[in-house]
Amino acid sequence: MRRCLELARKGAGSVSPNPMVGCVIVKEGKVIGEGFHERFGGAHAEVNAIRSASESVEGADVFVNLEPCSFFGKTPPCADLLIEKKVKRVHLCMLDPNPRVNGNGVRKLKEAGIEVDVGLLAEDSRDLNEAFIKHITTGFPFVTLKIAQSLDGKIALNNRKSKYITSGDSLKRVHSLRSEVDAVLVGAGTVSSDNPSLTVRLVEGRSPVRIVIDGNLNSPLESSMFHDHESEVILFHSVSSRGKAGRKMAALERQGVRLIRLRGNKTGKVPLKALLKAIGELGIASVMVEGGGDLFSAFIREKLADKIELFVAPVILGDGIGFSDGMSIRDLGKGIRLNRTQVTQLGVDQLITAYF
Ligand code: AOF
Ligand code: ZN
Repeated sequence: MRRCLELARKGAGSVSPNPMVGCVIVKEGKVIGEGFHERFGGAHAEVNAIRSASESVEGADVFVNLEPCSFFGKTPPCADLLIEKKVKRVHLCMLDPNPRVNGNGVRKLKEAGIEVDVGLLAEDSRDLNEAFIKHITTGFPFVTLKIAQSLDGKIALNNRKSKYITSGDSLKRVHSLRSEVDAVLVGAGTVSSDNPSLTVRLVEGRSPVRIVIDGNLNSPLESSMFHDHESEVILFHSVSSRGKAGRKMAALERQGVRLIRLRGNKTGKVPLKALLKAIGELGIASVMVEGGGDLFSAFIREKLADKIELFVAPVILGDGIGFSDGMSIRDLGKGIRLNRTQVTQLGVDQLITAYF
């Protein structure tokens, strides 16, 4: 099953909003076939593993990290295929949370007389597919806050300068995180102050969709992101397309930027919950928020973040901007406690991962 999860992971960045799934077929103690779901819309893991088998899979043990599907989607049901191929036993990490499957695959297999064992490495498989699980069950994308800060908790100086607080190893990790999420998200303030490209350059992999949340259409037209054509750019705003704003919109659209209007609140800001719902509806299952501070604070305050990836550099910056400046807590007991913390050394920096 460890090998199966290893195979599944190879689909990172290519299969979303589908899950990452691997499959290993074992007969008489020997691996006779393996495969994984390689791209969205493509063959499922079970199909690829069966295709690769060096001999008949009849009577074999099949290891797959997700319950075999039971419906005709872009591909036919894997449960039917396993039944047709007369495998003996199927070992799963977890049921498929997709309501169209959720237990139906297992039921089909059992009814056909195939033994099914569920629960091996369940936690690892849930971690691996955390984005898929949230998206398929709630319609909302899995939200990670990616924050780079100084040892004294500052993400930028008072003059908003923040490039670069952390060192090369952290930056490389950020690029690798970007290559695995469906989209990265920034506020208009960050586009103006950092002119970030938000692409993947330091590691192999594709650049994610870039989303800008810009209620009043303040991002400068000349920002590199709007001109590099490295990956899709979607800008959410809340202004009408009359007059000057209309001309800016037309210019952005000429650059290939996709504009989506959502009803703003009193100050013209795009409400985050509606934003996430719209993002989920676009088939985007994971979003990494990369700034700025107002956006981080708002996501935490509105309880819309799932995970934090906090890069801490051994530098002291004095007064400046913290990622939670936009919220205040008066009672120590009301502090927002995170769980499942993990610390990784990245060169001179440390990466703290934790869940809300
Ligand atoms: C499996 N094996 O490798 C994967 C599964 O549109 P389709 O046909 O690709 O179906 C997508 C759904 O199938 C997806 O939402 C999830 O429930 C399941 N994914 N199932 O048996 C696989 N990737
Ligand atoms: Zn399937």
